[in-house]
Amino acid sequence: MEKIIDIRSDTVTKPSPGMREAIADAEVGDDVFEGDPTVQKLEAVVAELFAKEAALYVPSGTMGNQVCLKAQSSPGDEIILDTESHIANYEVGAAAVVSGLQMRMIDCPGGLMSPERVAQVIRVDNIHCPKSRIICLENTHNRHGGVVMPLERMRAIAEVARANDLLVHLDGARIWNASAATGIPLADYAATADSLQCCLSKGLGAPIGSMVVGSRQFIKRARRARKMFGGGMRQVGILAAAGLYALEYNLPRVGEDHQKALAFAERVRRIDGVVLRPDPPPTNIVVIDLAGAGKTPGDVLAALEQAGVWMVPFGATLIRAVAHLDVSKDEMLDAAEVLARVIEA
Ligand code: TLP
Repeated sequence: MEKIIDIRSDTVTKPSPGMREAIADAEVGDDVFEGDPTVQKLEAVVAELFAKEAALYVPSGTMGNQVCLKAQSSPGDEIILDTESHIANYEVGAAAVVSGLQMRMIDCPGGLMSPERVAQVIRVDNIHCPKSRIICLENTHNRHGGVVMPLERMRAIAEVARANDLLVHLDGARIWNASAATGIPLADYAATADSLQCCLSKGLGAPIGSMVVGSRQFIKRARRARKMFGGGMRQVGILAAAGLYALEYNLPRVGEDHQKALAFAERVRRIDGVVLRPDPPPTNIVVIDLAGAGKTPGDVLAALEQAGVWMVPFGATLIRAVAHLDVSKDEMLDAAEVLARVIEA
């Protein structure tokens, strides 16, 4: 069987030989007792990278987001977030279920939340109303095609938050990509947020793991929330070692994935009736709108799969491809050719 080109997500990467060696050599201890030296090193490295006081290792981005929300809210509070955000769309309603939060979703055209709109939906102090508590940002933005939210915009939203006694949470699952695309240090993005989660298992090629970052006080509460969610892990230094390896060797090369996505987009945009959203792709995510091509995502994805190319559905007329560590530029170009063949058939 010919090689499969799997561009469903940047989560599909497999640990490299070097990463596996780091895993094998990791020093470990019981992390619930805060006795795992490799986890502690990873947490220290990440806290420093984001210029925050402390960090916490969690199994997934979803748990990262949910731990941050739980640690900073009370049931009945309201969080303000983009209708297209990951927290609103892909976390199985966890904010409502596990933290009792009401989600106030606002439309954010182009993935750019407007500080004015946020200010409009903050609740007044009234016995009838939920308390507006956290504004959730996402950078880069998954459902908006990997768009980078400009730092100035984040700062403006943070100002609205502070003026109204709200907190800012940043879903920075792909904050690496934002930083690689703009050259803005991770710490500058982090400075706009009270809590942040970022994924080692996306552009960085680790098999698992996300980091929650913030003040020491906040991380103490987050550690408790993680335990409540069943995310307290024991000799987990074997996985933290993969995270440390990913930061050292794979973080510096994240921008290469943007080049691969651009090369792919170059070919895909010439397919009749196809539109990229947005065009050009700003980072490593390419969202392809098939509406004008007269094909459904289901049909196109099935034909692609037959030809050994894997992408995912992303809406009524949309499919998504994501460039990552384990796919080459030539494979991305091959995938684009196959897509052209499938659509123009
Ligand atoms: N996103 C996955 C799917 O869940 C859609 C993907 O393939 O892109 N925040 C953002 C912005 C994300 O894109 C994701 C994962 C998460 C959080 C959750 O991370 P995990 O999958 O580790 O729970």
